[in-house]
Amino acid sequence: MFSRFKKLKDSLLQTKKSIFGKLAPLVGARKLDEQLLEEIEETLLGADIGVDATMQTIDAVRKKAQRENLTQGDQVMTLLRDELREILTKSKATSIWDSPSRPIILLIVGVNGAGKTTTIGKLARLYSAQGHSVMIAACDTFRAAAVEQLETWATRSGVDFVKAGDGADPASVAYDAAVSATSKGTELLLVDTAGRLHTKTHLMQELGKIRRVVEKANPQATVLSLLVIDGTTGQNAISQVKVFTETVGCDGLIVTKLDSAAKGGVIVAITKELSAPVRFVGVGEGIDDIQEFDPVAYADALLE
Ligand SMILES: Nc1nc2c(ncn2[C@@H]2O[C@H](COP(=O)(O)OP(=O)(O)OP(=O)(O)O)[C@@H](O)[C@H]2O)c(=O)[nH]1
Ligand SMILES: [Mg+2]
Repeated sequence: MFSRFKKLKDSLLQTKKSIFGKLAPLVGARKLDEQLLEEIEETLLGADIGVDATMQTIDAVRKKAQRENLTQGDQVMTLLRDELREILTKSKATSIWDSPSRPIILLIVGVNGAGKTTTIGKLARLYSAQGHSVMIAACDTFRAAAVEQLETWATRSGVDFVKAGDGADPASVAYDAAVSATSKGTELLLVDTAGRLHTKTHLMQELGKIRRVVEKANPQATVLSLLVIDGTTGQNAISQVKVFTETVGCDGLIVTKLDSAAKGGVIVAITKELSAPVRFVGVGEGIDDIQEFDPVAYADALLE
């Protein structure tokens, strides 16, 4: 548990260096007054936690400080942490395993290069190591290299792998994989999809089709569409979530590259403005560098 938290904390170093790390010295020997609150507000806005979350946080800190007669700047850090925890836990995800019906089919979607294929490799490893039966379907039929990349990940984790030839219809690969996973009694099917810009309507519709055929292949399956967001993206993440939600649904988010993001605060903005819960975070390029998202640990890691 300790090393998981340390890994999360280390992965947020860039974010802390650029923004959150400025808070402690800012509030340090100061008096807690409106001037200080304004400066904290500016800092939070710069951290990409979004306008709504910033306003809510500052208001809450102001009220609590008045109620509890707090006058020292450094007392603010605990209030900030509590408020971030509060925002982040509101949309806390349940485990993907909570739904009783099998297989659980995760459609992994997102814009180009967000980290979908890598995340699938990591998830396959995470859950096969826990003793679950896992299958990967390579439905990125645009890039031959993508299929090879995924096959390497699958081999490393010793999980089943379904692929089709170049240029095959991704929906039919997904359908075949759903049928195969059902007949084999596989618990978890991970479907890799090609990256696409959320502004390309026809490509977005293709995702909708993949979801429909998978649901048709096994109406009893639990189908979840998980949107992979590159943690270095900043506020553009918000519009990605909106458009992907409209076309393929969004049952949760996976925020990758926290380790190279200077704006890891975007998770707060996403949680505050949209109802989609963050389910996993990517904290590095290695196969073990994925964690189920823990909102409290994340808030603490940002402000500690
Ligand atoms: N540092 C870091 N790099 C990551 C993480 N997740 C993915 N990457 C890197 O991001 C790059 C793109 O990853 P892919 O998994 O190929 O992304 P993708 O979404 O499948 O890309 P397309 O299929 O082309 O849309 C690779 O260099 C990965 O190693 C992460 O959590 N941290
Ligand atoms: Mg890929």
